[in-house]
Amino acid sequence: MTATDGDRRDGGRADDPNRRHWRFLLLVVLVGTIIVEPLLWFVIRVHMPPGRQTTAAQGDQFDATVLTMMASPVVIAVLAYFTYAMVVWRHPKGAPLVDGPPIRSNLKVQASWLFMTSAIVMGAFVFGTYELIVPAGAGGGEGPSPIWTPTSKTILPVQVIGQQWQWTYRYPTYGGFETTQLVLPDNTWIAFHVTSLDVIHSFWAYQLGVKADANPQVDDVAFTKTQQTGKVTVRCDELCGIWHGAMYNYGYVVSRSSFNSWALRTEKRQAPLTKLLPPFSWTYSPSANGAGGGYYPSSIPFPSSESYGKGASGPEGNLPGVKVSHKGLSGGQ
Ligand SMILES: [Cu+2]
Repeated sequence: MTATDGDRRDGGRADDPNRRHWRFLLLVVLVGTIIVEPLLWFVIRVHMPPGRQTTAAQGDQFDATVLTMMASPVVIAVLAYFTYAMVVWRHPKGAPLVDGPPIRSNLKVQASWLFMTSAIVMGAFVFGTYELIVPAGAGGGEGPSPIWTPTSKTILPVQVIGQQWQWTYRYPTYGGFETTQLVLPDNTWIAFHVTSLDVIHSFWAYQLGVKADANPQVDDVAFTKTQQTGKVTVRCDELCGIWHGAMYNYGYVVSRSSFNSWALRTEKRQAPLTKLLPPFSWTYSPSANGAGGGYYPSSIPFPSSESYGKGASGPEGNLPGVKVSHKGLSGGQ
């Protein structure tokens, strides 16, 4: 408080001005909290990012709302105090400048400060940990050995492959074809199997509320259940080289029947190209996919002394007339 409020250490009397100030501020915070909390829960919650396209997204929305509700009394208290200080304790124009009394320890203030901040931090810690481990908890990305699996009998596996600098998707239950567009059926449990062919990427499907690291030689699993049709944005969320910022594409959640006809159609159309891909597997060795300037399929080391300068008998000459890199399939060459 300020000099004009007198010595706060002799507080306790009913007519102490400090008491009046505290009581008023407490009332403002209480009333503000009572107004703001239901607004957050009943009005703002459904507009919280990332929406409700999947169970994971809805979980994120719930978490964001609860954390905002925990933070709002603190924000209201800070704003109320600043406003009150600026209005009520403003230095009167023309009045002489006097220093306030020295503020020494105040057990009540210190103890309640420590108690309240500890309670808030511990609350956030317990809530965050619980939300991480419960089924369909925060953000998907259950890791290579998930601590829980959905109980549904129909789980669609979709493999997500990151490479510098694009995303591709393989559908093992549809002949293992590969596309650059993520298409998912609505109202279905999805098991994303996220991996990388080169460096570390991160699969971030914003509207799905799913984020999972894409590590080479790792099959990172993320479960979620779709519950709304719509567009999906996929971005790389791990700095992975010069074109990291351009590493994004779009997908859709569509009705089950449209998904099925799309998948069957694509499986058929891609069949000649799917044959040239490495057989479906949960992880791929980079060299098998033509990384580093090699070719697929190829059994000869490149470069090798024999293959250089021999024209037709070079690495290209040993291929059955097609030069396809892992990336090439989706790119059309
Ligand atoms: Cu990346």
